[in-house]
Amino acid sequence: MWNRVKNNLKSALLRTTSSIQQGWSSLFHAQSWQDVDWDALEETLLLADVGMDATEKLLDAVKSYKGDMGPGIRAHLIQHTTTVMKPFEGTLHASPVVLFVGVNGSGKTTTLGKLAALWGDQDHRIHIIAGDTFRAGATDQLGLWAKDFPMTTGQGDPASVVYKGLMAAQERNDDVVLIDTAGRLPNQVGLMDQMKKLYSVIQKLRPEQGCQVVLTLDATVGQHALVQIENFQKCVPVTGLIMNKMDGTAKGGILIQACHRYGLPIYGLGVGESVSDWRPFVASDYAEALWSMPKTDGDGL
Ligand SMILES: Nc1nc2c(ncn2[C@@H]2O[C@H](COP(=O)(O)OP(=O)(O)OP(=O)(O)O)[C@@H](O)[C@H]2O)c(=O)[nH]1
Ligand SMILES: [Mg+2]
Repeated sequence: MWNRVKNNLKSALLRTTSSIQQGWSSLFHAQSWQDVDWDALEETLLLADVGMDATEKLLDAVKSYKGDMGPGIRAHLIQHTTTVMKPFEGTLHASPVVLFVGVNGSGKTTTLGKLAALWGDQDHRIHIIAGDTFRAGATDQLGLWAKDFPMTTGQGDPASVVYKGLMAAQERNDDVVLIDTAGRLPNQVGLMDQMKKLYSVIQKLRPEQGCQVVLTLDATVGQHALVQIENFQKCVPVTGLIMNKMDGTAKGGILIQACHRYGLPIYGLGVGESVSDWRPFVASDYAEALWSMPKTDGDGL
């Protein structure tokens, strides 16, 4: 089972990997250090959203490598990236309250749906709150994911929907409450304030249980993810990150930067739109997938 998950993650990241292949091929195929095109390598890492600081550190790691050329360098890089990312391996447990926040289209609703299915299968009593009262059609979209679970809906102020939902969940003894919210941009002050208010309702009603505040990110937005983390964190205490759309051509390198700048754990990755496309974040798999060269002989990774 785990091997299948790992292989899926690898294939999901293959397209990401192909874009960074160019610079790396100069490294992996070099017969000597003189053959390495350092500028191409640096550019490729920057294009992969790894960021200036992390790029410099990775290049230092390559330069400090004393072993064989070729595959040995790749193994060294995988190990180095794993070590760098290991402290940020987070686990999102089925918790009493999980709040999903993020910009428009970053995958809040989809992620909520995937986790509801996963935790529902583990016999948790799931309760879903449709806290996106802003976008027309949001509740219907959520309803498709929530078919098997009770869902509290409402119109107008999302804080009052959250209040109603938390009370309903308590009455029903539902042990995991998942709260969807509207997409918002950091510069939409009114919407950001609305999110603060919604969070304060959770704090008031469930002060002792803690709340997991999950910020979903879209891997395709590259560097913008950093601005999103910074601004959402100012409004609500984000407890961890989920990066979606890692199955596309996006460069997952932004995670290296994001973790080091903000010290937040990564709970998992979204590698597709269906219920089975959730992957817990495992640093070694991420590193291996990131630095895997696509095979041309069809024998896979
Ligand atoms: N390829 C891919 N698509 C994804 C992934 N996660 C979400 N999507 C798609 O991205 C689009 C937006 O996802 P939503 O879950 O609606 O995002 P949201 O954050 O709830 O969006 P708003 O409610 O509008 O703010 C949908 O078409 C999803 O199917 C992923 O991991 N991979
Ligand atoms: Mg949504």
